[in-house]
Amino acid sequence: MVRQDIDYEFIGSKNSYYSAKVRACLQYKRIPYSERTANIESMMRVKELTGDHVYPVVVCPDGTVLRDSCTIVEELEARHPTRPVLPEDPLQRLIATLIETVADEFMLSTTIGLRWYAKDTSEWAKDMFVQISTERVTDKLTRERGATNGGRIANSIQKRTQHIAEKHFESGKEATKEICDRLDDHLRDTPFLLGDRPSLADLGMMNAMFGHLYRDPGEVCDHIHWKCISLSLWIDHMLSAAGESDQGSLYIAPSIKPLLASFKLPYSAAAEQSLELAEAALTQPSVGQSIDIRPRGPLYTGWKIQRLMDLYRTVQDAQRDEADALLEAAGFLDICRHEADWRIELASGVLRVKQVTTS
Ligand SMILES: N[C@@H](CCC(=O)N[C@@H](CS)C(=O)NCC(=O)O)C(=O)O
Repeated sequence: MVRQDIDYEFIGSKNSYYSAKVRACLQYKRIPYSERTANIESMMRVKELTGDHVYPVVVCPDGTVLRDSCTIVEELEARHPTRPVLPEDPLQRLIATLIETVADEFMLSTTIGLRWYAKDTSEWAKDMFVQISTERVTDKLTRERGATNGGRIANSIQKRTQHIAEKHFESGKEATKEICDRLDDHLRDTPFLLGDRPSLADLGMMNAMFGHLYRDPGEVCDHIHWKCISLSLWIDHMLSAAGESDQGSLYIAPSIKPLLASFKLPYSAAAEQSLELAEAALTQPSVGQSIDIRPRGPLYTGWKIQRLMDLYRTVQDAQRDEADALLEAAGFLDICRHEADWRIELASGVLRVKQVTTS
């Protein structure tokens, strides 16, 4: 029984990639929630609740602590099935999950590059981390600690991601503008990614669009604001999605295929490589092994890809050709057809390798 008298507590921040998906989900489902900005106090609470410093985190009115944005959305859908976000149609569900996966796992590298590579944006990002770490903290000493901590985290992210940032700065910038243009074309005639109302596809794409690209100053932000007015309006709609209607149907408009095609060049090979890395990490001793879901790791990405492989197998014969054409355009058909001899499960924030067949 879901209690309606206590707010869900959502710990996230406006500049955080994965918080955007969760916020849009809470909004569209009209779930009562309070957002706690990820300042030093909230981060201490996250550590207490989960043993780690990774957010977004949602605390349900019954005390259940949810983490990992994919799990959070699925759990919120189970608890609040009205205003659904997970498409029932197998092909729509596959395409929605593909868009979520591309945004979560692959567009991230570019957004990291855009934020942390150039001197001006990385200086801005460091200032922002300090601000967020101290935002709404009233105790003087805690504020000071927050400022130090914010700066330290920013420096560590910059250091940790420098090689990704460098690699993805120029090529990633152009590929991302192309994706924004295709989104803009699509959203000019179709209200949401899969038709008349929001779905998982919109929630997933909000991560890349709101968390980083639309807010971080720079060339792609300018491109969206100047050139992609429909996309900008969609971001605004998804931010306050509680006000959006749940009427109308979900469908795959013709303009989705060019959008998917814009994923192929930058992300298809990267996804294939992620699958190879996941398989290389899946050795016999890892069967039954529990791995905490630190967000970036081959097994975590392997789990994300496994969801696509599973969903591909749920597509009925009547939709198979359409599914294949869309996946081929996106460069994800071979990945979805891959026959894996392993399973990775994610439960209570922990990944577990279930099965590896030895040859
Ligand atoms: N797979 C996780 C990723 C969460 C994640 O990477 N969160 C970032 C903030 S947007 C974080 O907490 N990073 C801190 C760290 O990695 O130490 C999800 O979908 O929620």
